Amino acid sequence: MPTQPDRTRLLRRRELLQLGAAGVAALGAGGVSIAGRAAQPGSGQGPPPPKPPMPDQVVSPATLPVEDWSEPWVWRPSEWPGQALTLHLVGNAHPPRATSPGNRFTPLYSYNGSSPAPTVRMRGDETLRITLRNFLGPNTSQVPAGPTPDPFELVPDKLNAALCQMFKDEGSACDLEKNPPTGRLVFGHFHEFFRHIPVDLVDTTCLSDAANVPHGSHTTNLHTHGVHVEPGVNPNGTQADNTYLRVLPRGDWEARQRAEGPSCGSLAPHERVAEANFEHVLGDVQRASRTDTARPPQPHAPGTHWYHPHAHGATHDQVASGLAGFLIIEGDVDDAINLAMTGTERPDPTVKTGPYDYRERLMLIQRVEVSSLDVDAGPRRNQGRLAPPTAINGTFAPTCLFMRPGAVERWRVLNGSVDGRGFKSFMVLEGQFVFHDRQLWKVLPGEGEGAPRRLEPASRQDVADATRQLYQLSYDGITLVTTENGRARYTIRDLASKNAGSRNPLDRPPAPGEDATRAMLSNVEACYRDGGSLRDLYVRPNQVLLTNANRADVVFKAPLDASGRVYTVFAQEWVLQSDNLQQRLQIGVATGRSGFLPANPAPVDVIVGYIRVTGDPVPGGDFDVMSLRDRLPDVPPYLRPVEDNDLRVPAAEAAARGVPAGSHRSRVLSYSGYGPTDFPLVEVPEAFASAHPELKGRIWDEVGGTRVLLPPFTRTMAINGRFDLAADPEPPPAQKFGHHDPHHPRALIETAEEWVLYNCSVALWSHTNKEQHKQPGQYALHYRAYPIGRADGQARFAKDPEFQITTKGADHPFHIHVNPCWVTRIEVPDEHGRLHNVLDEPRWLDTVAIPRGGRVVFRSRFADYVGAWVNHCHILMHEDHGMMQAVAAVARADEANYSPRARVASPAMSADEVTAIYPAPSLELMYRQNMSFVDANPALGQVYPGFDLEIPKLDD
Ligand SMILES: [Cu+2]
Repeated sequence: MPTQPDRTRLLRRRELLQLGAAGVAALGAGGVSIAGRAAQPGSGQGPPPPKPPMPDQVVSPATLPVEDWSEPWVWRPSEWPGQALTLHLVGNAHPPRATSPGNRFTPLYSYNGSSPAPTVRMRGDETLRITLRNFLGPNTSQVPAGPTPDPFELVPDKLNAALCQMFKDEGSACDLEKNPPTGRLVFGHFHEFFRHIPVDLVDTTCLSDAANVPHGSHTTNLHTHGVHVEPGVNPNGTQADNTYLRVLPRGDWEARQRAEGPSCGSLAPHERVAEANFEHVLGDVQRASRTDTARPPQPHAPGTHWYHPHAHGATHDQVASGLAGFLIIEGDVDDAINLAMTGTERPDPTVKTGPYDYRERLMLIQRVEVSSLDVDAGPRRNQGRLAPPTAINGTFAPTCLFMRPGAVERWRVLNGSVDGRGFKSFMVLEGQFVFHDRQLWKVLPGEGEGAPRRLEPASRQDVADATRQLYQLSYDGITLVTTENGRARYTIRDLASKNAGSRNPLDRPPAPGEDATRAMLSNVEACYRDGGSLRDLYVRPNQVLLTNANRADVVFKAPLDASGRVYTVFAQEWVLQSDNLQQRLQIGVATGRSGFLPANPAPVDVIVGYIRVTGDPVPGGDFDVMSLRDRLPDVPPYLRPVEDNDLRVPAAEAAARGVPAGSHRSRVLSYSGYGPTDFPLVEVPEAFASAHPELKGRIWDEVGGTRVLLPPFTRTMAINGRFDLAADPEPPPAQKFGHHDPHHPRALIETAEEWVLYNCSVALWSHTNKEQHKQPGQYALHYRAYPIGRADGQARFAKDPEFQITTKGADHPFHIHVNPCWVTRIEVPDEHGRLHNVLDEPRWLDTVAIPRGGRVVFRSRFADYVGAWVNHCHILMHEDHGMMQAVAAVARADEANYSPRARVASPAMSADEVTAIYPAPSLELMYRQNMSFVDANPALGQVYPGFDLEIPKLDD
């Protein structure tokens, strides 16, 4: 087992950076601040193994007198004709006196003082009025602009010098020998720190453009996620689903009026002061085709959607604060199910009704983050001592719901998490489970009468074995659609039959005598072996995969013989959304520190609640849930699968655009980029450095005489709208968000397009032993890293464990506003880079994770709304960093910019056939895409890195 002396020190730093994971949270965790400059505790061994809770700390559903399940209160526009729901965005000044458990931390924001926000329930032809008021104080109104290095990833002497100067400024001593500072001290002190490195801080007081960096956390707006509605401003001047809107805090406007400068003293058209009025007018979907065919108006299809703020730069901070609420549209699907279950079309959905105790429940699963990377947030926001907990409907301690045997309930589940570890697999487990001290435990009865309950660690296999039958009615609020006899129909899925009898390669328990860390690492590797193993990983019976922002409506029936039983509603972290786990396991194997790393960081598993089955069976008997399928209404035209014919370009449009008539409208995008700790070591060409001395300390710097590339503060997250490799095999760099990006997608109104999404954010591999493998300029955890396939990397690691993943790839949850996506393929690369479709049946989604190194294919109708909206990553920190792109629907064919194609993809094709139509990027191209971007924002932008990147070649 090779161990390197310097590796331990680096490992400590890496662990610190990764504890609590997505980096952001981790940087805040640990309680180190400038004020209390505590030395890092020496950690030779890592944290002790998890301990179970004391049995009396574990809720006992069997002894609860009444259920304590709770949901946010409901606003129905129909009950308040002409009136607006008022949302007051407030900070929480007095957490101990806060009325809502969902808003218990000082730094969090909320609507009206409680979290989550009120639930809206409305019909698909009604209007929702909202008055949004911003009560937050002024932003500090300074953002780093142009080339800015990541403060945590400066070269060591620059980092230490800047930190020392920062200490001296506040009157403290700085002893580099005795008490070396760490980059973590920068956290929450960006402004102080930025004064000591060459960074341009731009005053944003009079600036109406948003920057591609977390900022402006007191500026807000409102987005109706999943709703087909006007994307801009209504004819009467009220706001609709306008994500370009910026509702400034009053203090910012006062500052702008006081300031002097060309754009001071006035507001841009998309700016409002402290208040905005919204009107979301639902209904009359595809009205253009209705005029042609004299069909009756189509209401907005019913479904489970949600609303949350979407001001660029502040989305992560605000949504992760718990600013989110359900937006439920009720309609024909609900009427039909309600009638079957209760005998009436519109029962109170919160009350058990009819012969099966039928009711709905709302489950909002949301990680709540108290730390912030926002330079505008101020130190008050940076209380990172608490691990990010996950709230269910704003409540942290698991609550319990009661069902009688045979009772049937419909649950509207919303994964409102917005960070890199928000991906969840939703399921119901038989028995009681608790999550405590980084570990899932199974609660067992005491041995003998009156003995206390026992707790045993639960493995992934225990979880898989305990799953129970669930039915799925919808994804992302849209009732499942299938095609039967050439006709679209709504359907329900019995999830027990989905890939039934298969085993998840990740769940394999260690063989007797097998080291747990090695076992888990080989499980991860086994997942990527081939198409079959990938299918067994992704397609799990009785589990629903929810990436950030996904919704699922599921139906659960308490079995008739279940009286006295307890079930656990469970959301298990989907741990393979990035390469973090594999990297940690590799470090564990390489250093021989078994037993420590598999739980570091702990999976973010969530107990959604407990079900106690109690009382007499329901009078209705054993209900056949699948029988509801035949009660469902017809699929409206807007939600029928998009056929090849819908993509075809008619003659007049072809003439206007100068494309072949009969070709298909298509478009290819790529999401790319890395986080700062993931940045590989790149040597900067001398010609570039000598031509750009002004970029020293900003884009490049020197380590031991070698010029190295500095990771940018904005990260390299970006979107490429020019990634059609059939048209240009060497595409330009990806773009960060800008209102004025000329390359953004422009679709012709009342047409459909096929979109192909690639994700270039893939893992890179490195020699981590810098003694054996000299890497000039090596510093911190930045190694010369190679774009090689998983199989090659794993084979090298098996021979020599110092060769590891050093740059982790990440799946990006693509989300697009206004119109949903008929997703036909989700393709994941196996260890040889071959793509495999893991989507067992096409479905409507508005948020779909693009697997790293993989591909998503969907089709979308652009109906009803001409104007501009966005697509973006729903890891909202990525979005704030610029992983967002304008999308427009245009009225004239010559303004559209789709690519014409003779052929398009289909679910039945092999991945190779799809690649023949839409060429896939090589590892080398992905390397270059991930490492570069253009931010064309006139006041704040940059080109990064500004020179041609060489692809590092691995010597054999
Ligand atoms: Cu992302």
